[in-house]
This record gives sequence, C-alpha cells and structure tokens, in this order.
Amino acid sequence: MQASLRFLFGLFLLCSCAWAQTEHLPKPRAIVIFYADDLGYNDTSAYGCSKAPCPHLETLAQQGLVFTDAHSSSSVCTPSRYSLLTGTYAWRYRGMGILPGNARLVLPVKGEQLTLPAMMQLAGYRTAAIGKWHLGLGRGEEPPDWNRLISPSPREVGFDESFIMAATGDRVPCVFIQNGRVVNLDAADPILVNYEPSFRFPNEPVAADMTEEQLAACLKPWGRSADKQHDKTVINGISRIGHMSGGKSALWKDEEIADRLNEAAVRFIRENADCPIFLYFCANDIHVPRDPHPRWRGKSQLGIRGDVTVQMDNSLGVVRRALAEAGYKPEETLLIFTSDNGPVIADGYLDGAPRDCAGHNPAAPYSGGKYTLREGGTRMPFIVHWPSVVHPGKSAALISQVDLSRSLARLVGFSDIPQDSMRDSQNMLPALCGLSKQGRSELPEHNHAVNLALRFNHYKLMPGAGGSWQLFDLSTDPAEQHDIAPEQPELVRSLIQRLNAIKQQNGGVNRPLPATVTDT
Ligand code: NG6
Ligand code: CA
Repeated sequence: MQASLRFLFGLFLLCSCAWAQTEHLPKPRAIVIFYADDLGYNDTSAYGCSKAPCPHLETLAQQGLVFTDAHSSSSVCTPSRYSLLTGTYAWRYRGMGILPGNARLVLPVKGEQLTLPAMMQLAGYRTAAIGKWHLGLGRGEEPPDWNRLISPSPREVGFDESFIMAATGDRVPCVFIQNGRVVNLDAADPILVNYEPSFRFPNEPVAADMTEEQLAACLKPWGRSADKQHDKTVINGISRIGHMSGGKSALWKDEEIADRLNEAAVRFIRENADCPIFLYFCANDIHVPRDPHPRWRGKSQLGIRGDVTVQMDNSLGVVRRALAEAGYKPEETLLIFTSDNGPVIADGYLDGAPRDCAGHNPAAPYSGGKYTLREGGTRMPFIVHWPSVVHPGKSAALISQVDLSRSLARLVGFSDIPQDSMRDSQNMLPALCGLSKQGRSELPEHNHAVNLALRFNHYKLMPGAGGSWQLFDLSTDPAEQHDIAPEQPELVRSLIQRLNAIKQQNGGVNRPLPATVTDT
C-alpha cells in the first residue's frame, strides 16, 4: 500500500472509532450553552489575559476541553445566533445583519424548519432562552406591539420559557420580556418604539437635542454616545439607538441586567430540577453600554470593559452553582462556554474603555475583532465542560458554532432531522468530546458586510481590495500579516472555487427570510 493510502486508511479507522465511541456517551440531564457577547479570544484569564480575573471560567478551562480554533459563524451578533440556533449559515439569507430593536423574528418557527431548541424539546428537554435575544420578535407588516402578548417569540421557535432582552443593551426598548410579555409593564403607560432617526416622541429626552449642560446633568459619565446612532432616547443615564416612550415601570437598570438574567436562569434551573433541561443563556456582558454593578467596579485592570468581563464570569459561577444545587451532577451536565463574535473596544460610547486597551490585545495572537473577517472576528473562546466524560485538555480542531445543532442532535439521540433543516451543520461530536482531534477541514467565515473568507486547514483565503484575494498561512502567521497569494496562485484558485461551491450548496444564497426586517 502506498504511504498516502495507508495514511488515509489510518485516518478513516481513527475517525470511525471516535464516531463509534460517541454511541456510548450518556445523555446529559442538563445541556447549557453559555453565550458571552463580544468577548474576544484573549479577553479572559482562561485564555491567557491575566488582567481580568475570571475564576469560574478558569475552573471550567482547567476541568474542560479548551478549543483553540473554534468559531462563531459571523463576526457580529444576529447572524452568529441565527446560525447557532438553526444550523444554517445566516449569510444565505437576504437582509441578514445586525437587527434593529423592533425587527421581526428572523428565525424559523416550529413547522417551518427544525431549530436546535425545537429539536431539544422533541428529545425530551425542557428548554429556555435567557438573556440577549437579538433575533427579532413578531411577524407581519407591523413592528411588534410591546403592550400585548408578543408572538411569535422564543416560544414559537422551541423555547418553553424565555426571559429576554429584545435586541441589545444599546437599543430600545430597554425592558425584559418574559414568555412574550414585557415584565412589570403598567398598561396605563404603554411602550412606543420608533427607529426613524429624525422621529421624536413628545417629552422624550433625546441626547442629540441636548446642550452640553443638559447632557452632563442627565448622562452617567460612561453613558455618552460617541456617534450619531447612539444619541437618541436617554434611559437610565445612557443614550440609546432608537426612540422609546412609556413603559417607565418596566425599564431595566443597566447595572442590574446581569443580576436579573442570573436570577431568571436560577429560577428556570430550580423550577425544572426534575427534568432534563436545555438552557441557552446569553449574557449581556461584555457588550456596550458597559455599566457594571458597583460591586464589580475596579475588579479588573482593564477598566470598565474588564470589569464587565468579571461580571460575566460571576454569571457563569451563578449558573453553575444553581445547576449543582438543583442536583444536576457534573457528569450529567454538559456546559459549553463561548461568545457570539470577536472583541471591540470603542463601540458607540465614550465610556472610558481604554483606546489603547491598556496594552491588552483582546484577540491575541490574532488580529481584527468584531465586524472583521480577520481571525479575531470569529475565533472564539470555546470550552466544553462535562467532567468524567470529556477529559480536560486542549483541542486544535477547527469547529464552528453552526455545528452545535447536529452535534447535540447526535448526542441526545435525535436522528429525525428534516432535509431542509440544519443544512450547514456538521456532526462534530467526536471533536467536541475530545474523542477525535479532527474537526472540519474547511469553514467559511462571515462578517457584517456579508463578505466571506474561507478557512482551509491552516490556510485562510480572504477578499482583498478591488476584487483581489489574499492568502494567509495561519500556522506561521496567526495575525494575517503576510499575504502569500502571489506565491500560491494554484491554491488561491482552488479555494475561490471551493468558496463559490459552498455558497451554492444547501439552498444557495440570497434566500428570503421568513419575516420582513425593517428599520422603522
Ligand atoms: C452596531 C452598533 C454597535 C453595536 C452593534 C451590535 C452603531 C454605530 N454601532 O450597529 O454599537 O450595537 O451594532 O452589536 O450603531 S452585536 O454584538 O449585537 O452585533
Ligand atoms: Ca455580539
């Protein structure tokens, strides 16, 4: 047998062995996806940065499998979350991008396509979405009416329970929504929302219209807009994207968001302690506006951005403690920690986050971050924690969050995935559980301008200026500084072909979303 054939045969045997071993994995009683927001590869002590102590994440990293080449599906939020929950690349859909706060639901509802949470329900799990949503709410021509039962909402997608923020902390409406209803809403003070920049509600405090003295009087020192998007309604001393009036009794306090979400998670875990649970926990941290609770202020050496990182770590600790107290034993609990996109320092507020990052590169050793196609945009902290089943260590397997749906389907023994669902997801369970070092060989990376790069093993094909292409060898050049496209024209050609082929697969591109997404 030729050496290369022997190698391939060996690889085949190894892979099939790992696949066979996943047959014998126990079915976890609790599956938790802990999703941080805008947290970079190097933002926590679990991945090297010692300036923002994250003891809970460090424990997870010491006891779990730490991935070094795991990716979100996009370098911005909505597409990443869409891909994670549907197993389909968000960039296949027209109009997919960062959604406004009054966008219609972009996810398929039950009966349209099988989503990850709906699959978990069918597999016998009680499911919950807690925290940042940012996938739209309601359907039809009109934006959601915040004063009624909002439908469709996470429930119609497959979550039995939900306690969410509609979009982001910097977008109105600044209220929590529990199972489709705004929490603490006074019917006599209805919520109205409008995203037209020139629109004004009577008596609405709008930062863009204020004098310097008025701004100083009503804004928190870290609540001041740095751009023309974040200078609309002022709520809780922070100016926002979008206009909102009413709902005074329902408004969140930014410095308490983490605690409110933690409480909702603890409630869900306690109340369902006798069932298998699937918790999709989406921290608001470390997205802007960064407004840590006073007890976390100054707890990092990275200023306000590091302090909210410490706050996020506390949420992880709270969730883990609640699981243990509710009787979910470590060997019954699979927890996956990751983030939705890469890091950003200045993102709309003059909040004192140090521009030079206090000597800290949040994506190190990679370059770029949120919004970019560089590795820093999508290469995420990613830890699989399942003591006594998944052995501690590191894995360099190339995996994507889009793979979670088919991998978890495999884990919970669900094989009935309809043809039109989870089409871009690959079963990576052997790699996720450390039974195989083998991940994907190729992965498209997406940014917010709907550009695509392509990872092929340690190579990366990247669109350059004027329709040109760049090629980087990440094994020797992780920061993507040296374009080797001129030296490797054949490889560049074949990777361009491969990227085009991936675009055409699985339903192609430019597909219509189930709901209309508008900004007004
Ligand atoms: C951008 C906002 C940014 C942030 C981001 C969403 C501007 C100029 N920038 O449009 O501040 O809110 O949207 O972040 O408005 S994400 O993590 O949800 O994708
Ligand atoms: Ca994000």
